[in-house]
Amino acid sequence: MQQLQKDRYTTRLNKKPEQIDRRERVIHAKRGSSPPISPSLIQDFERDGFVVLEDVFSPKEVARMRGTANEMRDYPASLSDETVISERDSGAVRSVFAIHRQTSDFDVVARDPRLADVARYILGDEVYIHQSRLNYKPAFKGKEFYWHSDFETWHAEDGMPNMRALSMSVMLTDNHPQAGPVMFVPGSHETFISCVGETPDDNYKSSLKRQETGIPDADSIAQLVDEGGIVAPAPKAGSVVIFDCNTLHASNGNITPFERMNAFFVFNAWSNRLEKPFAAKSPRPEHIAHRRVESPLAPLSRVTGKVGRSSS
Ligand code: 6CS
Ligand code: FE
Repeated sequence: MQQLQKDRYTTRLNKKPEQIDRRERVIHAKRGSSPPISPSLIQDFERDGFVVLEDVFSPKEVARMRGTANEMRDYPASLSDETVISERDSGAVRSVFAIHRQTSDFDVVARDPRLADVARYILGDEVYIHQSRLNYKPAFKGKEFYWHSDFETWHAEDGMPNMRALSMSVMLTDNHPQAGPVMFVPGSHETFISCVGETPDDNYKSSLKRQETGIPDADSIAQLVDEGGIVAPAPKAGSVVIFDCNTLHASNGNITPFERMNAFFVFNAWSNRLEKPFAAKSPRPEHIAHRRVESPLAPLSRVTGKVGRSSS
């Protein structure tokens, strides 16, 4: 495995935290291409680092996805063991990874033009799925996700060279403001916070339950929050929240009776495929960071719902 590109975002290698200005554009769209969604939503994403698309999927489509998600949680024996992450204390299912590889329902969602075409436009390239997962935030027991930049982890532990990736979170339940919705810091995507603390071996075995390495320092978080505030969208089921790979985000625990279930698809630009980890001895396993991808994501033709051409 090689490191072809220079490390432009050193992290976990220095003794002191540091803030590095983002080097890439946020919107990589090719000149003259028009967005598949309203330009004002693209502007919001560019300014804030996230945007909410309301009512993307119909109640019928959401019900189907939620049925599949419930089945995966209730009968995890049908899934590969290592993809099922439980909560650190209660044992309740916290996440399931590689959902587009384990179920055709979520494979079709990942290829849906309502998601993939928006990713191709924003990333200005063919795309593939770097990671997919279902995050269950079970009623009463859902634990928090502390403040972090996804890119910091994907750069340090997965070898993602540049900031040319984004997450799409499909709401499978109504997100109630009190049930631990994802909180974003608007504008934080423009600053890379270099974290202190080397990556332990097999870090992913604990970090997916509670991240303790690659955590930004409190002063940097406070400064970015001071500049941009904290916004916690709590959209209805069927909505999609798109956020840039470097937008600072977190979510509180869920002690309400309302479960919060989101399906996440991380689209990476084909030109930004993974290299050797920039700050870890060995790469994370395939089910968390996809390396074995022969070709870009095949479009799903809207009419037939079939995959356009064979691709992984
Ligand atoms: O480590 C990761 O890749 C995952 N962890 C978090 C907290 N967000 C991004 C991603 O799913
Ligand atoms: Fe995250």
